[in-house]
Amino acid sequence: MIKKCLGCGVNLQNNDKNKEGYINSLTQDICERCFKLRHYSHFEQTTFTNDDYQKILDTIPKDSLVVYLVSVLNINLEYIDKFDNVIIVLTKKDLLPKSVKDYKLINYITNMTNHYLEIEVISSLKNYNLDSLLSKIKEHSCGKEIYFVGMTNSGKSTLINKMIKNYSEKTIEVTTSIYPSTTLDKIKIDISDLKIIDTPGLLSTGSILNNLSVKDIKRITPNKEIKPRSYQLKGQGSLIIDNMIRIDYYEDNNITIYLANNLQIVKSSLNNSKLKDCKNIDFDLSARQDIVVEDLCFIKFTKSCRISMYYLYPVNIYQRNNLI
Ligand SMILES: Nc1nc2c(ncn2[C@@H]2O[C@H](COP(=O)(O)OP(=O)(O)OP(=O)(O)O)[C@@H](O)[C@H]2O)c(=O)[nH]1
Ligand SMILES: [Mg+2]
Repeated sequence: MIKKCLGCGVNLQNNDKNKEGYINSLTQDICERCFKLRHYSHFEQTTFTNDDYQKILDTIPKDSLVVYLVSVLNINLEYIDKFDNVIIVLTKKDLLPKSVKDYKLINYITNMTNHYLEIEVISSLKNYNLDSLLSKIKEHSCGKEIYFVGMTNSGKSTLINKMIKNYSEKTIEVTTSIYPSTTLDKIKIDISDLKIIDTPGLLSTGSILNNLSVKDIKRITPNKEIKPRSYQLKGQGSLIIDNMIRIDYYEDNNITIYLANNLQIVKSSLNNSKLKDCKNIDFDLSARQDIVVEDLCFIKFTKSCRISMYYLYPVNIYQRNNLI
């Protein structure tokens, strides 16, 4: 019988050290990759691709209950229409300033879609709203399997670990990490009378994480409440974010930047040549719009304006209505 890794769901094997699921002895329960991640924070890339994960997601029955996780820092609802019964869970609320109210985030989602049974705003880290989420899951599960779905790093496995701890006697844990593509296959876990299934998340092709080293992924990922940085822009000039993104502006505006607290933002003049030879994209923003640099930051603009953005790495940059 095939034995699966309890940490990431992959088939365990003791034949090929360079393939996923390798372990010295099949008597053990987690693969070497999960072991290194858990005990030494050492991350090994996998050879699996989005296509492999997509095939796994395609096996989820359309009518099952899906808990669809979306990080407040990366709101992507691209795949919810694939499922009939969806509870949308906005995760990592603790990373936004405390002044941001849940109902505002919920309103934001309701303006994007009406394809959901419930919406919940949570923080697994702070145990925030998990009881409320549990009762919503119970209400809609009716004995069916419950799939936890969402982009990579949306916090699926972390939430499952919190639920195991809060609502069961079990001591097992699935593997979680700050790096993309931690969970590699489906993992079935019963929590009280709920049949929960963790799944691998897709990595968006537009994410800046595709271009960064393991060290830089750790550096740019916010790990505590973001302290927004506000600027009263006068006339024209540039802002350079962590030597990766340049924003040229041409008129007065009030803006607020949300990103990891340790990253540097430098104000400079338009004459500065920094990043000027990189690819660029222009935006015409209406009043109260954000610019999102996927998985790096979002920038809240107050007034309508034209800006030019230069970017060191290929990354998806887009405008949306103000989240906050
Ligand atoms: N601040 C904060 N971080 C969280 C929260 N939930 C998860 N994280 C962090 O987000 C990162 C990704 O979490 P995972 O649970 O591994 O994400 P996942 O969705 O299972 O990712 P894949 O397995 O790759 O699909 C980890 O560094 C977690 O610690 C939360 O509520 N607050
Ligand atoms: Mg996971």
